Parts: sequence; structure tokens; C-alpha cells
Amino acid sequence: MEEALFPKFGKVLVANRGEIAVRVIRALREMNIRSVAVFSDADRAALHVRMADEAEHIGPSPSSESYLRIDRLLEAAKKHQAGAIHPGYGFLSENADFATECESAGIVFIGPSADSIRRLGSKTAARLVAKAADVPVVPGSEEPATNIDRARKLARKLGYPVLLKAAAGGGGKGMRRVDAESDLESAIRDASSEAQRAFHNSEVYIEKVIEKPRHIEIQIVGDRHGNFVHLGERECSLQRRHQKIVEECPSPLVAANPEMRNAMGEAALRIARAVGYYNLGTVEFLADNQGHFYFLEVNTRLQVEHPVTEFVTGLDLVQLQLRIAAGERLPFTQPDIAWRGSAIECRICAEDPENQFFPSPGKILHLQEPSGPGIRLDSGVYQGWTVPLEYDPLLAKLVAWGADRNTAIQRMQRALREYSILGVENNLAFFREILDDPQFREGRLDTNFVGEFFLRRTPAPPPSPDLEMAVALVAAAHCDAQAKACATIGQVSRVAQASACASRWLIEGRDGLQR
Ligand code: MV4
Repeated sequence: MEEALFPKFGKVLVANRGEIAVRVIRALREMNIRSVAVFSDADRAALHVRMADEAEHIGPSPSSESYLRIDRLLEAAKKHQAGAIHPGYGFLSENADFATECESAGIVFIGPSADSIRRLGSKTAARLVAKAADVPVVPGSEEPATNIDRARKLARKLGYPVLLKAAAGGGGKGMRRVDAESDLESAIRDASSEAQRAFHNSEVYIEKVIEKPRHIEIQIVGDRHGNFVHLGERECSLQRRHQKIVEECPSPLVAANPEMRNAMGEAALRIARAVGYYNLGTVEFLADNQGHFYFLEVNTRLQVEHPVTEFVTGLDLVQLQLRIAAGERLPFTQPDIAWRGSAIECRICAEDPENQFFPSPGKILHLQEPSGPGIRLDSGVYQGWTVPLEYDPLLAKLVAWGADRNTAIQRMQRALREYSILGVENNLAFFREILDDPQFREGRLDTNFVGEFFLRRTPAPPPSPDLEMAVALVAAAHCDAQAKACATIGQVSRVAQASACASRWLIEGRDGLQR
């Protein structure tokens, strides 16, 4: 029946890995569309490969030789006769050339047009679009800060501190705060060369600093017939080094100022209309406590945190993406959208919060996954699999829904306690602490929260040497039964193997990883 309704793509290639590849494969299966996974050397036995209908090897472990290779992805798509490619997030998802090359090869890119990606990819161009659409932007200028006299004049007018941002940047890369005029000239020089190295574009521009802002983003969706709807906000203020840690809907700020949802939603849609946007997108804003909000940037992809919006709206955003890409109209209008209850997501990673969140790849010796009322786990791993060191350390996303924020948090806490991962360091215990924090419970969130949390928290006592030895022995034995026995000792996942890998992580660094 579904086949008759949705015959457009016989097969879809998923140009990604991990939990998001699994998420897309699940949507495809529900729609009776065959899935084609791709994998690198390190991912031969990965969960997404096991779950797909077909799979194709695309190269060695480094993503530059596999998941980022447009030629190999298109070759795989042709070989498997895929009519469309879903890029997931990260990797090639916001690469306009990839979108163009897909279309030239007669393969549908499941995302916005290459033109939209290009126009919104430049932060200064996007600022101009926002301004023209009457959307508030942070005070500043789009002109490149190359002329030092003009830069000085502008910064003086805005008032220090100011922020230098790379025009081609995004996600916090290449940002520099300047507190005084005496630092401006050298800061511009440093920021420009950093931007040149990172983005092959040295252009930087100036904004006034918004102190302790909230990061609130609006999910938008458009079809190829000019219809647009916003799906509300996600509060993403809990970040560390521009990596989100917790996301939720409603935003506690929006819950306290309900008119903000529609105001920000309408502003986001004015930007979407201005560029003829279609498929899913996210418009990011900074917000202060007075209810002011300022446009930041647009993400032209499916986002990691999309399940939060799925929980409260009851929609399947990946299915929606597929239908829009196939030319279907949005099956709803703005008044049809309702937000029910409260959802919260924790990004479960193989990393060590007690050691600057250092990635901790290695074999998952034991895995006990949570479930039950209001719980959704989007995982990309299984017991016995080895988490590779080459990619982002995200293992899974744990999402909780409840009738209100407190219920959602209680469910999350319960699920975090059910969850057990042994063999790799992980941030489960860290989330238990964050969710118990009084300031978090009160919803007083801003982008400094995680840093301040670390300053006020009393660090967990280090595990006793005996316990560490016991766990290391179990790890060395690589025996599931023993690992299970050790799980009863407590939530200790420190193993010899993990620390042995740390040096390689140190050498290779985390930069250039997926997100
Ligand atoms: C800002 C800002 C304060 N003032 N712009 C960081 C990521 C990039 N998308 C923009 N970012 C910021 N831009 C002005 N004018 C503070 C940040 C920022 C931030 C924003 C969202 C979430 C977390 C953040 C952490 C540090 C800084």
C-alpha cells in the first residue's frame, strides 16, 4: 500500500554512519524503501551496515577517504541503483557541491537546493538575507573587517567587547572575542589567518558580544511548492566547546514567554521564504532574558537533536524529508501543529568528562540499554562492537518525553540509571549530575552553564584502585559474562584498553571529526 503511495525512490543510499544512518534506515523501512548503507574499513561491522538492506564499502577509515568522497558515494549509488541520497548530518550534508553533483548524476539529494545551501552557508550573506526579511540580527556589520580604521570605528560604535567571526565559519569555529581596542588589530590578523586555514576564506566580520546568551533554534520545514511551517524551538544552551550536550523543547525561556515561539517561528519562516527554502532547516538565534532574540545562522540539514521536536509534535521528520524530496506537499499547515508535553535529549558519548571529555574509543564489553515509558534511544552501537577512533564519539541519543519538564527529567534520570556501558568511558554519570543541578532544574540556562557547572560541582571521588583493577581484568578477558558481573559492582567503565587508546587520540586530536 505504501509502495503505491510513495513509488518515487526505489532505493535510497545513506551517506553517513552511526546513529543517524540507523535513524534514516528505520524511516526508509517504515516507508518500504530499500536502504543502501556505505561503510569505511573501520565500520565493516557497524550497526548501520547490519541494519541496511544493502551495503557498499567506500574506502579506508579516515572520513576524507570514505564518507567525504563524493565520487565514491555517487559510484555506490549508481551501482545499487539508488534514486536518492540522504546525507544525514555532518560529513557532506551541507556541501552545496555534493547537492549539485547528485542532481547532475540524476540522483535526488535529500535536502535543500544547492543554491539555498550556498546562500545560507556564508554567515555574512545570511545576515543580509535576515536583515532584508526584517529579522533582528546582532548589532554589527557584514562588511569584511579588512580596513583597520573602519573596523576600529565600528567596534567603538558597537562598544567593547566585540566578536570577530569568520564569514565562512559557523558553529563557533574561528570566533574571537576582543575586549579592548588595543587588541583589535592583532585579533583581526589572527582571526583572518585562522579562517583562511579552516575555511580557505580569510574574511572576518564584527558583531557586538551578547553576554551569557541562550541558544534557541527554530525547526523549519518547506516543500517544493512554496509552503512553509515552523515546528517550534529547541533550547540548546548547554554546550561545551560548541558541541551541544543537552537539548530540549519547550525552551524554559519560551515556556515563560509563550509569545516568543511564534515570534521566532515567524522570523525563521521569513528567512525561509526569502531564499525559497525547501526540506528541513534550522534557524539559530541568540536570546537574552528580556525576550530579545537575534538571528545567528541557518543549518541546512537534519540535526542531531531532531528527536526532541519529533517527540513534542508527533511528526517523523525524516519521513517528511523523504516526501518533500519526492515532490510531495507538506501534509499540514501551521495551525495543524501542536506541541504536547516536554522532551529532552542527552548525547551519550564515548568520552571522559573527568579528563576534559577526552574521546574513549574501544570495545563495548557490556551494554544494557534503557527503555520504558516516554523513552527513546537512537543508538548506533551494540555490545561487542569496537567504537572506532576515527570518528565523532557519539554512541547514542537518549531522549525522554513527559507531560511536563519535571516528568521528562525524572524519566531521563530513570533511563540514565538503567543504562550501562562498559569498556569505554562515557558521560552517563555526568548527565545524572547535570540533571540534578538546581540551576538546571529551574531552567536557568545559558551558554556559560556547563563551564560554571564545572566550577561549582564537587568532583566525584576517583574509583578505588581495587575496583579499577577488577574492571581492567574483566576488560582484558574480553568476556561478556564477566563484564556483566562487574556491572553490578557499579557504573565503573574504566578499562586498561581505553587508556591505551588515549595517546593515539592525543596525537590525532578531535578536530576535523564529524560535527
Ligand atoms: C555569539 C555569541 C555572543 N555574541 N555572537 C557560537 C557558535 C556560533 N554559532 C555563534 N556563537 C556565538 N555567537 C555574539 N554576537 C556567543 C556565541 C556562543 C555560543 C552560541 C550558541 C551556543 C553556545 C555558544 C557558546 C559560546 C559562544
